[in-house]
Amino acid sequence: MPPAAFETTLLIAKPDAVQRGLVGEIVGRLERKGLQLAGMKLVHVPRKLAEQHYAEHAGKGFFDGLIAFFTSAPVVVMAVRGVGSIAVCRTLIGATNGRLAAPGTIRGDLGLSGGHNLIHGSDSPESAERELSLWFDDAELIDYTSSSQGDVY
Ligand code: RTP
Ligand code: MG
Repeated sequence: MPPAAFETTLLIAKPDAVQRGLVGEIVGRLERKGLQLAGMKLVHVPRKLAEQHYAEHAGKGFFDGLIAFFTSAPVVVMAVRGVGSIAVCRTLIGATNGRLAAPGTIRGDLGLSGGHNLIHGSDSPESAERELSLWFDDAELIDYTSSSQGDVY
């Protein structure tokens, strides 16, 4: 196993996660894994931004439905840091279709749909870089030390 790089990835709790009240469940899984939130915001996504985010799927049969779903209610956008966080988050998220995603994954445990599948995660370092710059200004990403080790009271 080669050493992994410390990375930042872009995750989005999709409209179904917000509508179903599963944001806390999803964020809790990320935190318990040891990943760190570097940025987080609630966004009702404008159509143009949705189309930019999913540009790789433009022209596919599911694209219009995907954009309609993604803009239908607010999402929670997160920048998430940790060793190998891009691949680690994809593993935590599971396969695209909730019916096929493995138990123990977010999609495998929490949904039955292929389209309304709760969460997006960047699929490569190149995607993460592009998506982070699409959703966050540099000033919105915060460096800090996790844990309460500084509290000596
Ligand atoms: P995401 O980008 O949202 O993290 O999902 P993913 O990598 O697992 O899947 P991707 O192939 O990138 O597809 C993006 C999203 O489009 C919807 N989809 N619908 N009806 C269909 O065949 C179909 N295929 C994809 C899903 O919401 C998927 O997450
Ligand atoms: Mg994808």
